[in-house]
Amino acid sequence: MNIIPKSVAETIAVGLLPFPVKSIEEHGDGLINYTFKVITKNPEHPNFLLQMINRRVFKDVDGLQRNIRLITDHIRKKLEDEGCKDIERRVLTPASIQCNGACSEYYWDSNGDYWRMYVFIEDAHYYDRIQNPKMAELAGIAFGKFHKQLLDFHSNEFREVLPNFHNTPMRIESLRRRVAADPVDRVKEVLWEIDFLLSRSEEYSKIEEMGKKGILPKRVIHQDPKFNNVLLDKNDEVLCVIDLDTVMHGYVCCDIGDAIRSGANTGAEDDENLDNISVDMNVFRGFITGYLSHTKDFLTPEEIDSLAFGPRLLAYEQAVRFLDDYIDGDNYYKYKTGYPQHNLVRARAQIKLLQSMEENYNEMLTFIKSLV
Ligand code: GN1
Ligand code: MG
Repeated sequence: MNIIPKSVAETIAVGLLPFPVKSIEEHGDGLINYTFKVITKNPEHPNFLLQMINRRVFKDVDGLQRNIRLITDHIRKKLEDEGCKDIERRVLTPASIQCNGACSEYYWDSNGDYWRMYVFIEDAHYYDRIQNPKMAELAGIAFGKFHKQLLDFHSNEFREVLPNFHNTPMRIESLRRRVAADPVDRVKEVLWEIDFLLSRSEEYSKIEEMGKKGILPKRVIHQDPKFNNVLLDKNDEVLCVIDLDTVMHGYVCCDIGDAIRSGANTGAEDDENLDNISVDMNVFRGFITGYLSHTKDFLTPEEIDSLAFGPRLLAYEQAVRFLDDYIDGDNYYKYKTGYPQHNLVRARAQIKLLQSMEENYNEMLTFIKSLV
């Protein structure tokens, strides 16, 4: 993916907002979309979060924006019913933008890129990694509440904007096809990684099979529950869950798995030093404790049994996805300029994390059993 200059975002922001713009800065480090903070001149006007959505990934723009509107409206209603006092900090607010004299949810620019805005939530921050078990518990509570808030969400207008997003067998199939095509002659560099992942393909297809057989239900889940998608206030208390682009139907173990994969890694997602990488079991325990405190009343016994497998599954799937993109010549994930190995480094780091999770799997299972 190419880098979008700040000046482009600034022109877009000035054109779309009804308020004068003071400045604009890059914000966050998502691997898919581009995000900027727009600071308005008048302190009485809110600041905004401006995003250029990756149209190679999100093709159904109407569906995506409608989903976000439906989900945030649903959560806002729940918060109102609870008598919540600071609702605008507890759920994202999509901003209507000025487009050709009318109000719209998004804007297509002349390059065919599309942009949207949220009202910026001030005095909030996030971390890439969960800092300690207490914070892990808060993160677990945040996603537990999120699942609970969406239990009774039903809408005929809701779309699966990225069908099969966490369908691991389909991710494996994509890797197999990529290896066979070898479009940029990189397969020879990654034979060990391909073998490591494909030799486990059957084991890591079993959650999808349980779903197909009706053993695991599908619920509305986040599907990208990284810790950096949890906003915290200045006291590190959870405000809300953000980045709602991938909210779709899926298995709860996928959300738990991705939260642990991204939040409980003792190293970075793109750590070159594999010795840094392992699963932090204290963070795992904290997260699960928080999560189950809000969900064990409605999860089925099969879902609870599947939770411990989630972290392995998502580390596996993420390794497959990074490796697939590396073999493809880096068309999906953003990577650092001048760092053509970035996706390979990421894939290797996920494999190391997966090995650590496989080693700790029995302990994860036992811990979850002790809570229910
Ligand atoms: C992408 O852009 P970001 O960080 O929110 C990806 C996730 C991956 C993640 C890996 C739509 O999320 O699925 O887990 O990178 N999102 C999409 O860091 O593919
Ligand atoms: Mg995301």
